[in-house]
Amino acid sequence: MRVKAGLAILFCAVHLVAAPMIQFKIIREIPHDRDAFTQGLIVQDGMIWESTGSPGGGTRIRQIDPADGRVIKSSKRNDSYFGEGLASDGLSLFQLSWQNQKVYLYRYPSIAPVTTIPYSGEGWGLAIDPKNQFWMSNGSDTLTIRDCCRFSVLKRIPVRLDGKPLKKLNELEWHSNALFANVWYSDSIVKIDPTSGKVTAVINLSSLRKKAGALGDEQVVNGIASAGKNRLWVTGKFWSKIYLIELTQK
Ligand SMILES: [Ca+2]
Repeated sequence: MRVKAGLAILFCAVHLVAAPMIQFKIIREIPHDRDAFTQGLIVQDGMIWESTGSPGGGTRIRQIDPADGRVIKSSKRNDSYFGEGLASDGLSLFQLSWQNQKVYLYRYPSIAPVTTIPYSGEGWGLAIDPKNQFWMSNGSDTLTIRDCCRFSVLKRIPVRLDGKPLKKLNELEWHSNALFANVWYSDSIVKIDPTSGKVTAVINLSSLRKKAGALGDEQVVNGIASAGKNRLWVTGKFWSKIYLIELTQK
């Protein structure tokens, strides 16, 4: 998933306007490590947790203080696999790998790796819902719901925007009874009805990307963490900031 996109950004920006837009306002911004190739972002017990993959600072798990952006702890760089999406059930942190076909478990709240669980295919984004079911993306237009304990497949949900398959679904987040997703090489977050797979709204974050000084093709938004009612922490690959935004209009 590191191939250069060329005109793909323009294509996605045009494609994703085929749904109602959600507006937002910035509540706060905190520093973000510009070496962090962000692949997953969550809030657990009031702290921000981030998964990164190579290149830049490599595959890591970080704990970040939402008050000031300080990195409280970070796992050692591990380049034996390419870290991807992140989720937590409160007992463990689950970090996907891009092509190693394993989810890596860390004993929460430490960041000591403990075990792995195999799965088939690529891993991109990961989220957990209130039923403790995982939602996983793999770069296609289809999300996979997985059992929390064994990571076995429970169901597959095709995602459609304006009736057409929406491919390259990436980082995920469960928020306000819906699934929010980044789309690789896009500056947008899509809101997905988890029952039908239909995209019901789009948030355009291109203005934040510019503010964060993220100019390269790959430096797109790719971090969503629920921060309570109507609020999300968002960032992107190699961005200089993490932003707390409030969704102001459906
Ligand atoms: Ca997330």
